[in-house]
Amino acid sequence: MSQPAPSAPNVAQRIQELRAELVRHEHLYYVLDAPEISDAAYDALMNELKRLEAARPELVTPDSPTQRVGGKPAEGFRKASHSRPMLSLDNAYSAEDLADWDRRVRELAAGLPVAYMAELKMDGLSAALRYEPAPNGAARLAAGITRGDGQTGEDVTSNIRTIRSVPLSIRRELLQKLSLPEAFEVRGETVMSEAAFQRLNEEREQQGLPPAVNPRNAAAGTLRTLDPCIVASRRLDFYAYFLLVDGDYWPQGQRATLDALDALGFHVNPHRQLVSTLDEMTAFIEQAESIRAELGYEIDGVVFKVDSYATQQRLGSTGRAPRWAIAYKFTARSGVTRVLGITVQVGRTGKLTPVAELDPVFIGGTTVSRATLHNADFIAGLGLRIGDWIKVERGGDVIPKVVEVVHDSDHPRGKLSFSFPLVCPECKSAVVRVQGEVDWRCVNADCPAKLRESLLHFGRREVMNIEGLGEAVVQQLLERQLVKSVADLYRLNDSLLLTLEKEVTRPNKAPKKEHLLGPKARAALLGEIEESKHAGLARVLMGLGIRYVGERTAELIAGEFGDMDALQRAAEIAPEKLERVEEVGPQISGAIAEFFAQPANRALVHSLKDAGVGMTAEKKRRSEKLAGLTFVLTGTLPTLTRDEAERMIEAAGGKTAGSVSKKTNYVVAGEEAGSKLNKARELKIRVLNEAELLALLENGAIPDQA
Ligand code: 0OW
Repeated sequence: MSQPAPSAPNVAQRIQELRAELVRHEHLYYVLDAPEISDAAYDALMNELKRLEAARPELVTPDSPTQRVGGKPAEGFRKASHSRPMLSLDNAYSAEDLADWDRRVRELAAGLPVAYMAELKMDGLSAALRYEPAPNGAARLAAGITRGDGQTGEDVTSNIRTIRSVPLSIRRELLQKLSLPEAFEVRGETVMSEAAFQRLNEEREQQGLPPAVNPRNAAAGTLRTLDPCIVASRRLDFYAYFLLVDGDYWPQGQRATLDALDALGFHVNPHRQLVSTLDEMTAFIEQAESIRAELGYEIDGVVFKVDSYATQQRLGSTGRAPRWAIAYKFTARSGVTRVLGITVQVGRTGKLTPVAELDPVFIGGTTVSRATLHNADFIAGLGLRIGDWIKVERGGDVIPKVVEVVHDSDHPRGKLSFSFPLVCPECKSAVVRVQGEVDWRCVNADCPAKLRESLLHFGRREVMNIEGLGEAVVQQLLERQLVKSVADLYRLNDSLLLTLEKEVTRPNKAPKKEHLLGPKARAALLGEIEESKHAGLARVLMGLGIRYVGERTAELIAGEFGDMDALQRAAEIAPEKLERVEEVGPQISGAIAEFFAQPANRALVHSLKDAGVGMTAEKKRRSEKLAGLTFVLTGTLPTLTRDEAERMIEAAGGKTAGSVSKKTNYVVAGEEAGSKLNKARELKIRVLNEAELLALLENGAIPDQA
């Protein structure tokens, strides 16, 4: 219960006591779900603290529990770049996908320890929380940033502060116990519980608003709400799973990281386990599926991460996702509905894609009214007719999948079979189907659909990130012939954008023409186009729409060549050089060579360069730890085969030789080492055992050399 007002001198002390007590109860209630006092008692403590702080405003600190719900609503959210990219996850959809991934991990790990931390995959949105030193040696929450595109997110600190399970500060003794500095970053998933989601939709119904479709979208929308008071009322939660110290992962391994985050007072998902074999992984998945319904929050799968930090380092990441983690997605949810019609869309490569127009059906949180039918073969394969009933599945991600035609007494067959159009639905020119390919294509280079889709693709967030380049703007730019290629975007200015119009319909009056974009929207669009000049080579490559060159391939190629000229030269003179890029084979190198062989494409690249679009990338750094060193292996090593050891040395920039000479820097000797060992002794060459070699690979130095 609240105490009588203390005398002045120990108001400060009473404030400290109340804060510590409230933080403790917050942790019990929101993290451990084990409250010790009633809400009324908690509120009484909070009100007493508010009263005391109101009397002594100079004693208020940002990490006081009274400061969770900040002041006035934000104007907007500043962009903030991440200290280290927030990666995504590759997906596995079956046991064999998992087995393939496990095999690749063990291969690349080349003898380093491989055990996995299994975690539930929370269906929320990830965020980074930065903690900085506070005066009393504690660490204080300084910023909360959404993942965004992985490099740049939005600063939503005032909203993150309202999440009760996020500590506003962490006591010094806790940091010392974990030998953590006061500055570090915690990453995790912001989620909305099913109960909070239910409450939100009841509220929206009372306000006559449409319901939020699922907790993930509701959490995302809430985190981007400008008013922290509204955010606080929505009861978001935050589950931590990463710790970054000095911009690198905390090197104690994933299990230790989760335990440390738990000890620091973060909400860490308790359903986690260290597993080592595929059977244990499968068992964990089955267990997760069995408890999924009563968790109280949504999960869409399980995440497996290599536990050992050293092994994570060895495996590294592709442009998009780490090689040492995989998301196993649960089987999809499905529904049955009717195909009301089939329309044909023309893509940016001219590909004609049939799309089923469906009788809307609610599947796993969203209403599905269209689903792709891929190509003519897929339709034939299904034996699909217009009017048929079909089974549609929605995987963890949002693209609905047509699984099969359903026909039984309740679902009569459709009557109309579907045949592909003979001419492009957009420009009426002939469509062709290349021998051996499944797709029909419009071959008209000036087909407006190609340009429209190219512009939309170019503006996508993971491409050149021109948010304002949406359907309506693109449609108008085409209709007014303001752009004939993506390069023309860089010639746009305010007066040209002013000419874009929209038609506004009004009840019982003729529609009126209005400016499509207001001054702020025009300025924002021009700003995004200007900003896109610094997107970098990988994104420009994606923007060019070269077949098979997606996000990851673009990153790898950019990392290898460093700039467009080098890539173009290789494509024109020695396309086989392209295949030295990881994951680039004849199909992709052929597509790149073919792209640059077209004069129009070379002209496009030239125009983009003229417009000031930057086309460089920092060259991918190979590990240089053993650069310039020559090794000779002899005898049988305890865990590494000869081939594995050689590959590890070469991957770290070292060389291996068959015989010992004055040029040899190290001899790595195992059991029954032969004459090479004697020769090494003669030439006074340093001899290493396997453990010393691994240490050298890890830290670039041998322990007694360090
Ligand atoms: N959603 C999750 C989750 C998790 C990843 C992050 C980068 C490297 C591994 O519960 N438990 N663990 C990770 O670790 N990621 C998760 O979600 C990811 C983050 C970004 C996209 C997915 O939501």
